[in-house]
Amino acid sequence: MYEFDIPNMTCGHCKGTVEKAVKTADPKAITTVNLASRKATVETAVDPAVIAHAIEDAGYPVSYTER
Ligand SMILES: [Cu+2]
Repeated sequence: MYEFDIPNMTCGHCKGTVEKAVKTADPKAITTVNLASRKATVETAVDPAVIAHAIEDAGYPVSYTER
C-alpha cells in the first residue's frame, strides 16, 4: 500500500482524473482518495513509480511513501 501526496487535487473532477490515471497504470489497483488531505492510498502490485508517473502525466505533481 502506498500513500500518494497530490497537492493540486482539489475537487471531484481532480479525484476522477487521478483515479482514472491509477486505473490506467494498474487496472487492479484499489484506490482511496481523500480530497480533504489531498492524498490517495493505493493498493497495488505495480511499481509505485509507474503509478506516480501516470498521475503526473494526468497533470498532477505527486510524491509517495510506502505504508
Ligand atoms: Cu479539481
